[in-house]
Amino acid sequence: MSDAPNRFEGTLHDVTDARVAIVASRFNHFIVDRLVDGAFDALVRHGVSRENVVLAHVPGAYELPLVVQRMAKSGKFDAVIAVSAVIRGSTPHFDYVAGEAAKGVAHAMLESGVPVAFAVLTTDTIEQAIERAGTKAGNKGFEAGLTALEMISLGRKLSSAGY
Ligand code: INI
Repeated sequence: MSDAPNRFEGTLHDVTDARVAIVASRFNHFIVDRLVDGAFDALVRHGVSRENVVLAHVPGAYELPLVVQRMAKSGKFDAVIAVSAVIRGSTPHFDYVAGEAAKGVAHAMLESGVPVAFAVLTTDTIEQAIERAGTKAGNKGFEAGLTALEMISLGRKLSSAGY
């Protein structure tokens, strides 16, 4: 399959003109700030200009979908990155907050047609969140930055081919 003649795959280095919105929650900001740093780092290391990255803050993960949708539908961005941390130990309504954030962000992506990378940590403990925010399990914000670039690149290739 890897030698299929009509095969499309995004790359990371051919979208240096990308315009990206990062929407991040303030809740658990000591974790979220590290994820935002990671997302920025991924974009800038692959040639995206800082001026082409816009950062908007929302109170919590539950508020992500509205602003993600707004940025995605503005026509001003090639991709959006949603960033937050929902930690089970901090809330009895973990499942509602995490579930609505995931559902709403996916809906915004499909409705707008603009790729949205999902850097929303859902963990049982603060320790697990820290591990995913730049310590031993990497940085999920950085990974989301790469995902945004790959999806922009793939979208452009598919468009060029008429899909
Ligand atoms: N928001 C988060 O982003 N992470 C959480 O862990 C969290 N907890 O624990 O409750 C959280 N709650 C706030 C929620 O996202 C809304 O901002 C709030 O319910 C007001 O609408």
